[in-house]
Amino acid sequence: MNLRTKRLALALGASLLAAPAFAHVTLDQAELPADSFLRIAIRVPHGCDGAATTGIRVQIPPELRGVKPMPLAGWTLTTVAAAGAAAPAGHDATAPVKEVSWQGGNLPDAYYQEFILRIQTPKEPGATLYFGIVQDCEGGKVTRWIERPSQPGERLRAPAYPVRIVPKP
Ligand SMILES: [Cu+2]
Repeated sequence: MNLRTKRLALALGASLLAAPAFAHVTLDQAELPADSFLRIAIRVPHGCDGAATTGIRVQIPPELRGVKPMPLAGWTLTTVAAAGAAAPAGHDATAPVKEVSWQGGNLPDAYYQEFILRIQTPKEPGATLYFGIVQDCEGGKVTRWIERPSQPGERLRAPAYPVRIVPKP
């Protein structure tokens, strides 16, 4: 194999390793501006090994505020407040939320759905926040998308979704 081909093979290998896993349960944005109120979507492109999705539980990074989930017909929506967090007063104020759950629905493996959240990002840019997502499926199957890389570029079976907080434009 000549040098040029070797370099090409290495570059290809590296890009496969670094590419985020699009075919998993992910968010629709990998970067979010700081100090902003935003809509984000949890994207569910398949079930658990072919079984239909019956529930989505999202572990909310503690750095986020203003979390308000969007109800979805056919799914029971619940939130779990962060421990000890007081409900702030004032316009559009919400108590910090540590988990949001849509349950009791049925999303066949062949179909796609999005679960929507309104959030408020941290005032300062720089952090990488991880969204852990638990996917409940028919037949008691569960996929926990909660793994975090121990080093950059590490390939994970069920990664938590990383979101970088970038400077507000
Ligand atoms: Cu996948």
